[in-house]
Amino acid sequence: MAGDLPLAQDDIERLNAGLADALDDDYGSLGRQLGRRGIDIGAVKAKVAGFSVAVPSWGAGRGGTRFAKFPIPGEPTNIHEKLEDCAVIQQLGRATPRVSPHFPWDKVSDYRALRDEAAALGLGFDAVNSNTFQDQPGQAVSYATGSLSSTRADVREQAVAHNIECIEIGKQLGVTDLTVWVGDGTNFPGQQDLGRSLDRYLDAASEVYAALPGDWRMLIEHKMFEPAFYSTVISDWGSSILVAQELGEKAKCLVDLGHHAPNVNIEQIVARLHRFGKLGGFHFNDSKYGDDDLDSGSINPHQLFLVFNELVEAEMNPRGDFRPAYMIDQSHNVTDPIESMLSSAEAIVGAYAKALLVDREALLAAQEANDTMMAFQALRAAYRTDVTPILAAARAEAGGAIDTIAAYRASGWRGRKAQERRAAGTTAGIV
Ligand code: RM4
Ligand code: MN
Ligand code: MN
Repeated sequence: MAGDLPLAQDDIERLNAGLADALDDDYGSLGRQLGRRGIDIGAVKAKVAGFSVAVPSWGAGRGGTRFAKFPIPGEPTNIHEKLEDCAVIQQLGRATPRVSPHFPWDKVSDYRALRDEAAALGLGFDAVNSNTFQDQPGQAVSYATGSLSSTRADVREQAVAHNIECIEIGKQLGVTDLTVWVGDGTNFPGQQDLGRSLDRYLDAASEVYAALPGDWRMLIEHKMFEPAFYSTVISDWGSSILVAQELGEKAKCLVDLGHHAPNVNIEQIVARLHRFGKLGGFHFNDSKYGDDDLDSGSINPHQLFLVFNELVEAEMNPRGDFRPAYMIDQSHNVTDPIESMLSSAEAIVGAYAKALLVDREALLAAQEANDTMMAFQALRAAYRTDVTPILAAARAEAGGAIDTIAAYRASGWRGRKAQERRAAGTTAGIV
């Protein structure tokens, strides 16, 4: 049960009261429009209310590039402060009730206490992320040669042990997913044997897999390049699904929107992974060039909608236990991270809501009849519908803000925290 939420609930209600008439008007009008299309707006709102996406602990602070980082006064610098900010996002937006932690970045001495601390703020935890792409102070051996796929047995053992430690932490946090992304790869042709490096990865990953409790999943996240710029061991969804199939039932694939070659058809990858029961998780962000980690829906909202069209299709026709771990995975380099995550969560839930509006019978009939234009129109009609009143109504009914960013700004949260929190460092990098 939530204890003290970070913002005064009365202030949110007061701001909502000023916007309620306009929302009723817009919601009523949209309801009539959808009614003419045979869609019950209340049923869509109920699905929207049941949808959630996790936020990344590391996204709560300002991110940076490898060149620089420009912190803002009052940003969080430890997991406790990050949880507070995530609670603000959840209190206002009501779509992000879980936080995905990253270790060792979020290391504490008492994880039971951390779980209680989160619960008091109205939050739970989601997939635990391991980190074998950086060296940590005091670590026995370096990941300079890779981690799970390193040529060195002692490095592979250290990487396996770290992942198993993440599982142990996750158990205490009430989590049942381990997300494994490794930066392993090469910068020069010939640097490592492309086949043997995957063999080594598989051997090491199977030791991690063997340590998973019965109800856990191991989510394998692929990424085409960066930090390795010539070859990456788990570079694409093909490598990911082959590895997941070899490891076993509890291994699934995780798709991060920014981890593909430009213009790759990501919605088709979603459909393929689902076809084989291997779609385990999704990291939302947007990108223009590569793994840009920009705000969801800020560059290509249509792609986000098409991805959700496949996710809703998968939800309606599940294969095995379809329970995708949805998470925002972004780096907020030039905005207040709370505002970015509020805006991103709204874009994500909005794309989900639009995908729910697709007339699937009409779509299927047009596909069967090879009526290309009407098949496309089935998607178009859903995409061009403005679903903001549904989202705002669902939020307000759950206690959130009708206008999340306006309510956040009115709260003066960041200014208050600037008085209390120590300043963040300016070292370049993700955290
Ligand atoms: C990677 C990948 C992982 C995330 C790290 C910080 O590019 O997206 O999911 O944990 O960045
Ligand atoms: Mn990711
Ligand atoms: Mn990434």
